Amino acid sequence: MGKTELEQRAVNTIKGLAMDAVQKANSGHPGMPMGMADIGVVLWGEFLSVDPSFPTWPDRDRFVLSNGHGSMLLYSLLHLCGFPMTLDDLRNFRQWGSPTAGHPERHPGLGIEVTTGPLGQGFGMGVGMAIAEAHLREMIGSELVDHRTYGFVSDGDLMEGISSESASLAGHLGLDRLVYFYDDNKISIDGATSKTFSEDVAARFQAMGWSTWDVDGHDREAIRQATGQALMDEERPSLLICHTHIAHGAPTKQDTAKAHGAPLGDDEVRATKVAMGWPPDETFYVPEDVAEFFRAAMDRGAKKRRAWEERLAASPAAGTWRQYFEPPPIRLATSDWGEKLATRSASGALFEQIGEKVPGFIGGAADLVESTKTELSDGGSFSKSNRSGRNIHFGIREHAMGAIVNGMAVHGGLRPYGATFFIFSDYMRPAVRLSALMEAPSIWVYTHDSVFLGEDGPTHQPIEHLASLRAMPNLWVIRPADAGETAEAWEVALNRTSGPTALLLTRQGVPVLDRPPGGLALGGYVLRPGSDVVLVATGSEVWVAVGAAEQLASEGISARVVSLPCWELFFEQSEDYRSEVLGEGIPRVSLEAAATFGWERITGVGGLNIGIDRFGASAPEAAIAEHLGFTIGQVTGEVTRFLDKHR
Ligand SMILES: Cc1ncc(C[n+]2csc(CCOP(=O)(O)OP(=O)(O)O)c2C)c(N)n1
Ligand SMILES: [Mg+2]
Repeated sequence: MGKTELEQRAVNTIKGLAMDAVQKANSGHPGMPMGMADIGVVLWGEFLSVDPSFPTWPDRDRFVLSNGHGSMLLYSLLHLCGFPMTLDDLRNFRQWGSPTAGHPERHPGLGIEVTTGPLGQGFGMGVGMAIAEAHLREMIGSELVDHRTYGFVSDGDLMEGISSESASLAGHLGLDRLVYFYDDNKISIDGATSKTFSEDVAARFQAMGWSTWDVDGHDREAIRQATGQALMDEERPSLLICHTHIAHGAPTKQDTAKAHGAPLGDDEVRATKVAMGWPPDETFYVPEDVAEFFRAAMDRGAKKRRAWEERLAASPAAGTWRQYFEPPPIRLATSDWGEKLATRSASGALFEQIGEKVPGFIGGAADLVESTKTELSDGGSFSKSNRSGRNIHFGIREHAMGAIVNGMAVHGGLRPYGATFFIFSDYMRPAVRLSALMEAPSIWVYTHDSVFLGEDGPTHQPIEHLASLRAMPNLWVIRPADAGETAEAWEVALNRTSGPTALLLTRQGVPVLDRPPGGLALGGYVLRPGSDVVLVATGSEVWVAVGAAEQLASEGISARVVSLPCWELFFEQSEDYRSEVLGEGIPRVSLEAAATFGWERITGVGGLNIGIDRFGASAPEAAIAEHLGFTIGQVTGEVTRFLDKHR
């Protein structure tokens, strides 16, 4: 049997598996796997270097399925190539506990690199992976870092704005090892893309500095040639615009939106199998020669992996490699912070130390480097001509920054961060959510964390953002009270490996507190003892709480102050510790310059929550504090009235 014929059988196998799995689950997306099967067979069969016996091999090529609804294509390829993805896993497509979720979640051990589903996120994460590869290759050497990033993207990915942001930066940075295959099938859920999408995609990407190819997405020889040419371009990222047919080969459903996200139906599945010369009564059919075809293809990666391991054992760069890929726990040295300092400035002052101790520390801001104080002064700028740069200038592209940081974080070898004003976390929330879902250790640095940023006004003043980020599972939200807590917050963030951390930092100066060191890692701790009332505060309101406690003391009221910089860490502590800190049977008051939503979890029924349940205002910081009730005198008054009512 010739190669072309065997390849065709490989394509048929994937189409069969995708149709059968969707049919059995009675839900899912058969159209895309059928439409991109030819491309999948060429890419995985001839180009992608991965090793199913060591899926997390650090120098593997990365494959990102940005059109994650076509997950059955990925799962089929993983199964056929011999990754730990069984035929039973395919039979359990979309079922509870199965790794074959509706949209890919992150399972590095199975060969699933990233979570996709929200269209465009994979596109952005692939850009992050390509940045990670380029930087690490420069720092460690191509002997140990030498791979590529491939991705499949769809109409939806290209319509989403995040792909424009990410592509713009990828083209600007000349990420030549990034190769995307665009499933140009002219169909989306609501029908023909002619209703919504008429731009010249090739011209758009060329204008952003990409090479583009027009390819018949079912002509495997053409795909092979274009891929080979794309790999030879050492200047630009590549977009292969593959003209395809959704549900290719289905007699009545090919080229229809119906094939996007619904089972084809038993009759159509049968007719498709008959049309492609496949046994119509077999389900989940994998002929032995096709299995052998993929196993043989995987030998390519396995050989490369073995050679890589031999090089690692002998290479003078192995020590450097370990510094990046196997970093020890981080301890930051303490400093004398003086009397008053914005927490963003304390954070900025730590950068040099972090940069020295953590070689993989890399990142940047969305055009707010100076304001967010996130520059590694000796780090240089990452650019087309300087891959060693550790400061990444994301431009005004928060959406892309979020996805790119995630891509770098899951790539391995790096500890990336992305920075902007807290208010603009809204512009990157989908990526923050995916970092939490993927358990990616991305670090989000958000400064200007409250109304006290002042004159820029309510468009720039976060209100509900704290509550909304706290509601997100697996995200640690840390709002340090002063410089000392800021250093501890960075230590926590840098040592976290199982998920992201958001650091919320002030624009304005806040007093450096007299506090016991180490409390931040517990999420919350007693800053000042007291037995009549407990004032619980975070960030820039902690010193106000301390001031109020002092005034209350002069009125004969013993007020405890609890600093609670991180709810998630606090809720991880024992019940004993928590009730020791918050006290039992003592009235509780919360103080935070943000929406009070959620604070009843801390202060309980009958507690007092001092916050801001309205939009802010454009005015100097002191006026805002006065008008919104955050001066020491006002807080003291409120607490006194609250206690009077309680008595
Ligand atoms: C951000 C986002 N919005 C909406 C969706 C729902 N959705 C899934 S696929 C899709 C579009 C399908 O069209 P296309 O991307 O061309 O995929 P195809 O049908 O060609 O496989 C939409 C709107 C999503 N997954 N993510
Ligand atoms: Mg489409």
